[in-house]
Parts: sequence; C-alpha cells; structure tokens
Amino acid sequence: MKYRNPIISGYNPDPSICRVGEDYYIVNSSFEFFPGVPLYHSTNLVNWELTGYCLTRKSQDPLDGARSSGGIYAPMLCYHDGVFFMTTTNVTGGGHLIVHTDDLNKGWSEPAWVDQGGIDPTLFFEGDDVYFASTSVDENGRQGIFMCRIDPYTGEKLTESVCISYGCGGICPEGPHLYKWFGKYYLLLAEGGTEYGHMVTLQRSDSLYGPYEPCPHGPILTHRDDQAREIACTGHADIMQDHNGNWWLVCLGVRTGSGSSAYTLLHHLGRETFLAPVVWAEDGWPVVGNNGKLALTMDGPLPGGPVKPVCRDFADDFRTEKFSPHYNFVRNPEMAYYVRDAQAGTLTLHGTDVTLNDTASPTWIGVRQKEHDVCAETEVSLKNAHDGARAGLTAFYNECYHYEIYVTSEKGCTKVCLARHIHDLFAVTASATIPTAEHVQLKIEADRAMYRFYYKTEQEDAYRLLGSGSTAGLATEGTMTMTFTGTYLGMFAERGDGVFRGFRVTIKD
Ligand code: 6LW
Repeated sequence: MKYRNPIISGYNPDPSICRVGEDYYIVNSSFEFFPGVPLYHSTNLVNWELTGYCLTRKSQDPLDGARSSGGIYAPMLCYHDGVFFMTTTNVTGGGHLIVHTDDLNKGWSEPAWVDQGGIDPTLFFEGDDVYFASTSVDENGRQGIFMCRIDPYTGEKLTESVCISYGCGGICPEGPHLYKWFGKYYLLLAEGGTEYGHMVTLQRSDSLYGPYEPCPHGPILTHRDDQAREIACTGHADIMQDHNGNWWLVCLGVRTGSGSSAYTLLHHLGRETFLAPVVWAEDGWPVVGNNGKLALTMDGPLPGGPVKPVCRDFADDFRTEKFSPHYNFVRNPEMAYYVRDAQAGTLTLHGTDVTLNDTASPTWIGVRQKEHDVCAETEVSLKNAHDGARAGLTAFYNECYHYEIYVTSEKGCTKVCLARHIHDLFAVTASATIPTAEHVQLKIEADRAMYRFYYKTEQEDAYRLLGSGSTAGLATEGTMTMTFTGTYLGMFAERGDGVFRGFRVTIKD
C-alpha cells in the first residue's frame, strides 16, 4: 500500500510511537509552544488525528521565560499494564519529567521529576523493573547514554545512573530507545546532530547494561549522502511492530527547498514526522525503508483499514465554544485574553503590551504551516486601540523571526502594515492608509520561496498586494541558534483588541 511522507506534516519532531492493540499513538516535542507534547492517534499509521496534548496545565509545562526552542524537548510514550507513561525534558526548568494516565480522556498526572542530567529520556519495562535512560555527559564531558532504575510514579531513582553506551562514533548520541527483540537488547540512537549529518544508529547486547555492539552496516537510516535532497536531516527515530507483525520506523526529517531551488538546503516548515517500513535481514539487523533512506511516496504493508486522503486544511468560523487542538499558544497563555463568541462567530484577542518580539506570551494563536504552498485568511477589526495597537495575521517562527500583516491606528490614521523581523532587524517594510480599521480582510499566500501579504477593505472587491518576504528569512538554518521548531500561521493582537471573523488555512495542491 502506497502512502505519503511526511505522515505528520508541519513542525512535529522527535516522534515516539506506541501501539496499544490496534491503536497507534505518536507524541512529538513542543518546545516553547503550548499545550505541550501533541498526542496523535491512528489505526493505519497514515491518517493521524491530533487528539490532544499530554501537558495541558502550566503546572505540567511551565514555560515562563523559555527561550525559543527551549521548554519541552523530545518525548517518549509507552504503555505498560494498562497505564500510559510519557517522559520528556523541560530544558527551561525542572529537567526530566514523567506523566502517566490510565485513561487518555481524563488527561495526564502531575509530573514526577527525575534527577538525571541531559535530554531525551526513555523508559524500558522488564518484569517489575523500570529503567530510565537519557542522553547525558560523563565526568569528562563526553556525551553518552545513561541509565538507572526508577519508580515511574514518583521519579525516585532506585540505582545510580551509569553510562551504557557512547553511541557508534557520531557526535551527539541522543534520542535513545531500548527494546528487547529476539532475546537481545537493542539500543536505537540518533547521532550526528539534528542537522544535515543526522542519522539513526542501532546497537545490541545480551545485557541491558551492555556492552553494546553496533550494527555492522553503519547507520540504519541517514540522508547525509543523499543526492536527491528532497528529504534531509532524518534521525531521532523509534521502531515498532504493528498488530499484523510488520515492523515500522518513525523519525524526524525535513523537506528542503525553502527558496527557489530544490537544492537550497534550507527549511522553514520544521522537522516533520516520517514513516518507513522495516524488514529484518538474516543477520538479525533491520533494513529501513529504501536501503536506509526515505521517500516522499513509499510502499508498505500498512495495518488497519483503507487509507483516507489526508486533509491538511484548517478552518475555524468561531461558531463553537472550544478551541481546536490544532491551535497552539506561545509559552503559558492567559486564556482570558482569547474570547470566542459562538453566537457572533468571532474570536476577540485582547492584546497587551507584550509583542511578538518578546520572549514572553504575546496574545498570539496559530496553527502549524503544513505545506509550502498555503493560503491563510481572516477578517479583522481593531477595537479599543491604544497607541501602536496592532491586530492581524503572522507567519511566525519565533520572537526573532516572523512576518506580520496588521491593521494599526496611529495618530488618528488607520493603516495596514507589513512588518518583518529577521535576526535583530525589525522593520515595517510596506504600509497603506485605509479608511477604517473595521472588517479588513487579510491574506497570506505562501509558496516555497515567498510569503505574499494581501489586504482588502470593505469598500474594495479585490485583494491588494501589500508586500512580500522570503521564506528563507524564516528558515531554521538561518536562525541565530539553529532552532528546533517550524513556522506557524496565526492571528495576534497587541495593545488593543483584534476581533477576528473566520480563520482559514488552505493547502494549494
Ligand atoms: C532532541 C534531540 C534532537 O531533544 O533534537 O534531533 C533535540 N534530535 O534528540 C530537540 O528536538
């Protein structure tokens, strides 16, 4: 059966997959965005529904002051004896944490914190023992995989942490997953760093504590030498056997080509979740995908029912009380600033003095940009405007990288403006005077190379182009710290109220 990669598009890195009977679940990293750790469900590994989040309360996911790409790093999801466990790291504060639930509809427990340095925790259950492994550093500063036994409900360490592997020689051995297959222990790692040298390595041992011998064929998955370059940076994987007995790997990868050429090694949609079939060779080592590579279209013995066309469009008419789970906020939002009026069909964003340029929680709400070619639209009215008030649409990567089209009112003059923030340059690059700040339609059209920003007042029949900005300006590789997230399309308000009517993001196929 053919399917399309990525299986979960838009920024969704560091996937961990878990099977419960004929149900499959994936969790991903969430960094400074809230709620934390999206939880996807599928029955066929291709149609994934975002069912909610593991960390929905500030007490589970404190993000005050989290730098961009701080907060919540790679999570791991597992199911043992009727209980789901999810472990991850809040690098902004607290370190490793474990939450659990015996009923996904009831939400997750408060976190139990585990005192072991580093990132990328994983759990391994054997008999009555629960092992906790993560990436950390030894006394010489060398990075390796450290493990201890714990109580997963309290986080209490029952043994000292010891290094079980330094990986297979690549930099940054991380993202460990431990498995027992065919009577041996397997340790799956990501190595090479999450950039273009990324790879998935595998080692095995007769003992959980090692020594581990590496797969003799080298990395089991990497795109570091791939000439096609449509997919790159593949790594941070998890392996699972489906209910028919077939094997699968999920991993992160990026779709390059943010720019005019597919060879442009830039990406701005973030690291996405990919799927590859796995087969076991006679020597007891797995072969992933097309001999260690992925493709945008792949074939495999998918479990479950027929694959439905995957819809990546998003539309909200604000006629319901609840926010769709696809919405994210940045850091810990004050929900009183986000008011849905189902009767009127509006969303009012109460803007504060916090702007999109601040490492704080501006009144911002967005959905992941899932394809290069998209169109985002809304109608906004600016009310209760203080000096410098703004309300509009944004292509938002983080506080240092975003484009904004907004309605503003300055000294009695109403305008629509395009502002662009790249690195430490924040500038209004286009503006037009408009008769009123009420009922202004805003639109962002995106392709691989450009975002184009349009507006239309009530008096006009057609959109006018206000200006544009290159997608390369929001590309991960250009960010000052090689950040880990991806672009969102969203609405925002600052120093006044934005009353929004309708928000749609449509994929242009
Ligand atoms: C994650 C690490 C990685 O914790 O990037 O690509 C880090 N892999 O394993 C952040 O996503």
